Order: sequence, then C-alpha cells, then structure tokens
Amino acid sequence: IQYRFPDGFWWGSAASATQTEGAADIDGKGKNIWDHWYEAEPNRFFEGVGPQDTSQFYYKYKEDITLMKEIGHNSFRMSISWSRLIPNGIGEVNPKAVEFYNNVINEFIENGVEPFVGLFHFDMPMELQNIGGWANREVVDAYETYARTCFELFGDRVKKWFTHNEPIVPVEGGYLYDFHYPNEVDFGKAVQVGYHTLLASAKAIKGYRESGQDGKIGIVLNLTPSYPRSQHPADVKASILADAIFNRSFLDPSVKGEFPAELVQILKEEGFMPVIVDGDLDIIKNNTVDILGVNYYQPRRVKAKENMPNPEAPFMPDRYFDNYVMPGRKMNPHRGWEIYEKGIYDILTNLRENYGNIECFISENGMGVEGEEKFRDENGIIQDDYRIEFIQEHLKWVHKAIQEGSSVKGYHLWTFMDNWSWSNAYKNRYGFVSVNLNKDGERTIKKSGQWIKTVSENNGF
Ligand code: BGP
Repeated sequence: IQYRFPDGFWWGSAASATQTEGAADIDGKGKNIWDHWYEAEPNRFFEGVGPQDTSQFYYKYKEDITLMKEIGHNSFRMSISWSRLIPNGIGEVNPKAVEFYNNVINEFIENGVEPFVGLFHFDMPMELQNIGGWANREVVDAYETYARTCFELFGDRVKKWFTHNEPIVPVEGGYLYDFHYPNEVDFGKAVQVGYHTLLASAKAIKGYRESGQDGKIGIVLNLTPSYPRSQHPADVKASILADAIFNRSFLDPSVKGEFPAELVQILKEEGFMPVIVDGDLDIIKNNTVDILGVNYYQPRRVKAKENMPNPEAPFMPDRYFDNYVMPGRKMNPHRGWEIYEKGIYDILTNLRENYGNIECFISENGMGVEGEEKFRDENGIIQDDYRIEFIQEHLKWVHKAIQEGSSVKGYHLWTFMDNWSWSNAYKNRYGFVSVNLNKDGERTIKKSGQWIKTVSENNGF
C-alpha cells in the first residue's frame, strides 16, 4: 500500500434527496422548486426526465444501502427533503416523511454506514419560493424551525449535520447565471439571498448547540481555487477578487465568523450591501462550523479585465475579472470542466494555513461521463478506468496534504449511484453503481465500485 490513510478514514459518497428519492408527489410531499420548474419547462435541461423519475431511493433504499456496504462505504451523505418533511416549508410535519427518514437512518446504522445528513441541497419548498425564497427573511426563520425539527427528530442517531450544500450555487444559478429557479438576473437580490442563506446556517448551528446534542455540525462548500494567469499585479488582483466573491464569501463567515474585507468593499462601492438586522453579525460570529465539507470539481483561472463591460448592462461579478482558459489544460469533455488534481491539495493547504486547520473532508469530487453504456463489458460491468484514475490522482494529493498536517477525515465521491442532475437529467453519469432507467432502475456495480471496495478495505491503495 503506497498511499495509506489515517485510521477511521471516511470512505463513501454523497447524494441529495431530490436527485435520488423519486416519489416526488406522493405520501404528502409538498412541491419544491425543482418539481415546479420541471412541470413548467420539462425540456429546458431535463430531457423530459424529472424529479419523479430518479433512481427511486424512496422505494429502494434498503437495496441501495446494502450495495453501499458491499462496496465498502463506512459513511454516506444524504439530504432531507424539506418539502417532504414539512410540505409547506413551515407548519405541519408530514408523518410519512418522518417514518421514511427514520427507516433510512436506521437502515444505515444497522449496516455500519454512518449517515451524514444535509438539510438543504438546492430544494426550496415551492410555497416558500412563492414568497421570495431566500430573498425573504421569513424563510430564514422557517429554515431555522425546520433545522431544529430535524435535530429533534433524528439527532439521537445522526451525528454529522450539514446546514447547506454549496450555498453559492443557488445564488449563482437562481439570480445571476440562469440555471436554477427562479432564474432571474439581479445582483442585489443575489447578495441578499447569499447573506440570508449564510445567516440561516449560523442560526441552525446555534439551534444545534442549544439542543445539547453531541454530534458535529458543518457546511458543505464548493471551493474553486483561483489561479491568476500570471504574476502580474493586475492578474493577481483579479484572482484575489474572484476568490473573495466565489469562495471566501461563504468560507470566511462559516469558519471565521466574518466576511472578507475585499468583498464588503466591493458591495459598498457598488451599492449592493444586503439588509443586515441588528444582532445578525453576532449570530454569525458566534456560530461557526465544527467541520467543513469540501466539494472540489474544478479550478477557476482568472486574468485582469480586458474590456470594460457596457455600463448599462446589469452588474455581474465578472466586472472585476475575466475568466482565462489555460493553454494545454486537461478537460473532462463531457461536463466541460477542467481537471486539475493539485487544486484539491491547494484547497486543503489553504485551510490548514489560513483557516486554523479546520476539520474537513472531501464531501464531493467526481467525474460526469456521457454514454458510459459503451464501456459495459461482456459480464455487464462498466469498465470506468477513467474514473478510477480520476479518483486516484485526487487522492494522492489529499494524501500529501494529510502527510503535511491537514486535518482531512474522509473522501466522498459524487456520487454513489448515477442520479438525476439539475443540469442534464441522466446524461452525465457519476456513480460507482450504474442505473438502467429502462429496466426498472436495475443497479450494477461499475469497475470503480469494485475498486473503491479494496481501497476502503485497505484504507489506501
Ligand atoms: C454539485 C452538486 C451535486 C451534483 C454535482 C454534479 O455541484 O452538489 O448536487 O449535481 O455537482 O453536477 P452536475 O450534475 O451538474 O454535473
């Protein structure tokens, strides 16, 4: 074993409720923004395959958890669907949902797979979106109630909680770049949404600590390390600003309890400071995370702005930098994302040096590939050697960071089983296990699933 990981390392994967459960409109579940958006525009991204046509974890959770165990998972991150548990977002709790999540959590524990539970993975209840979603402060209170309800119902068994998954993504997708509902372009609203999401996270953490439970609570952030085109001061400055906007906006308040000065300065200068109520900043300051989940897919490469945008155009963060395509970069052609394995090490080193070496784990990393069926061999196994290589190359850098003292507790792949994607339904496949949607969701373990089993058994490779 050349790369051995610390004892008790978390080997597993992650998924989210909307992307796996199915059963989108039964047993009392309320609608969320994805149910709504799919109904309104089924062909927008989803190719006529919606949140009701997923891998059906709602019905098949036992089979799936058995498979997780079979490929050596000792942990797995799921999310609770807010609109399943509290159909209107606020008010009545749905007993069928309580029963379902109890069954799932118990099944995980009986199989020796520790459930890490996320409270919000992009799936705003529609009733709350109708009053403005995260832009409306009432939704922060509704979320706090929902979070406290979850701790009360499931906290005796769940010991790792995550307030949000990639909270900047609904900001970018919903209010800047048009890939999440309500697909508006409004920087001022984007800032308010981001601020409220962060405040909601701090309030949930406060609620968790007040519950007196003995687990850990954190947040999962997608970090895109920012690299300047050159060491020219203008490029470096552009990269620092992109980092403040896209990474430190959530990372600094989550871990240090304060917003980055560079970001605050931009918001002040441009007139986009959010509405902050007295006392909020103390709540944020006093309720930082115990643990950080790091989702890493790709770096951000940046250069100084070359052409000033039309001053009449709506304000966008890229007023401060241009994206830069590095010649010779390695790409995942299916997803259009650069593959840069060392980025994962740079993130972990930054957390060690500048964020008090906060306890963390890789909560998502992965490779979406189109048309994997063509790699299925005569025994029916998808030979996804590219995925094994992808994981291995990232793990080598994670290992190096650990050797140098980073406090990294685990590695979770996106995802366990091919699942429904917000941006392309089932086109790009990410799983250790494949799903055949035509054959009642038949599951087969891919070569990478067999491989990860040995990695987990040996605690290394
Ligand atoms: C992350 C999300 C996941 C998942 C993944 C893959 O940003 O947390 O929910 O969707 O990306 O992305 P995609 O499905 O868009 O290729």
